[in-house]
Amino acid sequence: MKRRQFIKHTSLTGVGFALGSAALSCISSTEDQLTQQQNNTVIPMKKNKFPIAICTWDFSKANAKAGEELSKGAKALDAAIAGVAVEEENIKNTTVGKGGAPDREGNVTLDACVMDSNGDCGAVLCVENITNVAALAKKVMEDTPHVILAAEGAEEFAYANGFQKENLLTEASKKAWEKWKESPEYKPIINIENHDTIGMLCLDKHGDIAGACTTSGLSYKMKGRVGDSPIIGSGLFIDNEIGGAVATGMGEDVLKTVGSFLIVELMRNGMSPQEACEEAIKRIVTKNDAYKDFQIAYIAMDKLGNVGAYCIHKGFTYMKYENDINENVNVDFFHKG
Ligand code: SD4
Repeated sequence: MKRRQFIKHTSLTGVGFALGSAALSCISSTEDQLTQQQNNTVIPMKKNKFPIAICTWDFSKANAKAGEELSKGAKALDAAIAGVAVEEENIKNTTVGKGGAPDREGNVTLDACVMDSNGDCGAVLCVENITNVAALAKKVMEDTPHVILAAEGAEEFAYANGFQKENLLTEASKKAWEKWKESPEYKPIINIENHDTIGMLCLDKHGDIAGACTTSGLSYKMKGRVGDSPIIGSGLFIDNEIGGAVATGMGEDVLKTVGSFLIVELMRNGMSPQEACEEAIKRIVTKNDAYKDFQIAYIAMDKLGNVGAYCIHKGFTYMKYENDINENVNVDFFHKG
């Protein structure tokens, strides 16, 4: 099928949510029909919309790749890993994979995690010299008895499994780092330079949901620093009965509120993906006045393919691939200035 791809800017306020805030006791799905079971009443839903891929920011090529893989019948996790790999390999993206900004000492260290529909997950933290760290996280999930491998251990495991050693510090990133060192100040800038983690959620043709999150973390972070992105429950969480969520932005504050897990639990308790994302952002801003100086954004999707997103500051967008259309969606925000 020929893919129609266009970028359409829409406001979330115009998007309808099929579930609203109805508390679902159970959601079941087939490829042709969805049913919503509530208080023992089965309500036929409109024909399902699978497959769907969503990802943080305007990574249209990555999201299109995932959407195309889903359309061809790929499983949700395989599509998500293929999608995020586009950005991991994009040397112009300075916050993911090869070309990612280094830490203060010039080391590019990557973090990633994946979570599958069956509840399995894998993660790698602070890995050097490997580009496709989301695929590596999947390997950890599949081929080790562990969930997380860090640093040299993860790197050695990668080589043992056929991953190539690559220099991740590009000339451009090196130059930018050298410039930064002239007056080294560690100051996150909202929506700029250090907020382009790719987190992706995929809902496949079978109605199964899975996700991946991959990043080089905050630019010029301290050596050994790890943020939320590879931490299951913070940067990413999936429950195939309910849906999934991913985060981008200031990892420390996502970690403190276990944001992605929180969103999925709020959806389990009846909130729509939109309501759940808004509540998760509220938990951050009510706890930490410093929110005025940092960005955090969440995207979430439930089992029916309803999508929500919310962020602290203006400027966050996400991609959505559905019915062969890949669109960029503007997201409503908390801090109106
Ligand atoms: C982190 N959440 O390491 C990541 C940063 C991020 O785009 O989203 N960068 O804290």
